[in-house]
Amino acid sequence: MGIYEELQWRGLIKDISDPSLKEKLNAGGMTFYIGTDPTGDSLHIGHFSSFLICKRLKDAGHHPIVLIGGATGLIGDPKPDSERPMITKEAVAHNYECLKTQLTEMFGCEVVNNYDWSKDINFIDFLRDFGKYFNVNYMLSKDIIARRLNEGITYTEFSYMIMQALDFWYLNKEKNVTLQVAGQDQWGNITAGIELIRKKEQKETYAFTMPLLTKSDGSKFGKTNGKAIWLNKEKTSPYEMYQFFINSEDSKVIDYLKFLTFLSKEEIEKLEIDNKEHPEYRNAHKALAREVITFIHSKEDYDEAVKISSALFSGDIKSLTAKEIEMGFSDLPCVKINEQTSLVDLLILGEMASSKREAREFIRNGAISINGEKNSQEGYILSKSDAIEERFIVVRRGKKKYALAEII
Ligand code: 383
Repeated sequence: MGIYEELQWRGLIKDISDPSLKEKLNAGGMTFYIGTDPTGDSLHIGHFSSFLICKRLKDAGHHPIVLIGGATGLIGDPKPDSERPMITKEAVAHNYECLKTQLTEMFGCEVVNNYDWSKDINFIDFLRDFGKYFNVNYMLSKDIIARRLNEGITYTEFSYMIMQALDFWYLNKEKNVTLQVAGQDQWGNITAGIELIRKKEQKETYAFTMPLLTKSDGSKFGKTNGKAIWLNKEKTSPYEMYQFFINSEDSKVIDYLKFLTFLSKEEIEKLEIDNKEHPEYRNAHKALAREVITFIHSKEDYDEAVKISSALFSGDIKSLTAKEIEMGFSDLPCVKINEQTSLVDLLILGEMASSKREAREFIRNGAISINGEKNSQEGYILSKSDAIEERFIVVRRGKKKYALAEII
């Protein structure tokens, strides 16, 4: 199986610019690029799914270049529905540095910044040297622009496609880049570049796009409760990422394994059988979480996420460190209490009981545990010795209701 057939099997090919690209991909030796704009200070899992192509094609003998759009980030790639708010130059510069660190650590590729070659082009030269190659009718017919015409689009965003086309032209000229890869939303921008190079240089360049990952209802993959899954672990902990992947839909987990991991066809086919015969083992989900978290973060982060999950599942809270408690309960509000707070008061503060009477009843009935140990003393007063690392107390009512308190 050549790399082209492998990408196809993984479901990674949406559109290709020319059928001859199949042989070219299988032959190796192309220099290609994929770009992202520094619109935030971290990439998310949607970016990750696209950027993995750097390693796949590199392993198949091609040379990757990653572009971070220090210039395009100042303009804004038109979204299908509305104009983007402008980001300050300082924020773009800051985001650039954050993304550069992230991408270099993950893929170790050469990184280029389109600000370097775009910043000194003057307006008159831009219109003469590039503008002349763009037919406005052609630009208006591009899907993304056409969808914005009712609402309206500014001249700034309308010009975005020319900037991205100019990048492809520049990288082709300076670094012999002959292929651009991206998610399917980028098709218009990429083909504008191919056209520009064809007209200006009479040279042929290539592109393919990858489908966007979706959930079974067709909605975008990569969000949990409306929150994006970030690659920066300060924004999304490895434990949250673990939960996200472990809870993937059974009907989609095999697609995600193909898209997001480097497991082989044989390994994934085995997991597919496993997922059908023994969905309760969740082996496919576990493999997905393991592969992705180990790639983005590390084996240690993955092991820690597993440890937190199983401690929360079995109720063995005491085996966790304070840091692990914070990670495991990051979506619970943390109630700050003093030493000498009564367990009854804590149940009320933690919204586990609506009155002292009710709180005492829960305690008496054995429904309450502190750090995994049942406590049925109605008059119990909490102290630092109850807390993990003298800080955290995890209270559980019944099987599922948790509250987190920190002694200060
Ligand atoms: C800018 C200048 C170039 C080449 C590319 C760009 C960025 C591009 C873009 N990409 C998205 C982004 O920045 O907007 N115009 O968030 C996303 N990508 C990748 C992939 C994806 C796309 O970074 O489909 C998802 O992640 O292509 O939406 O010369």
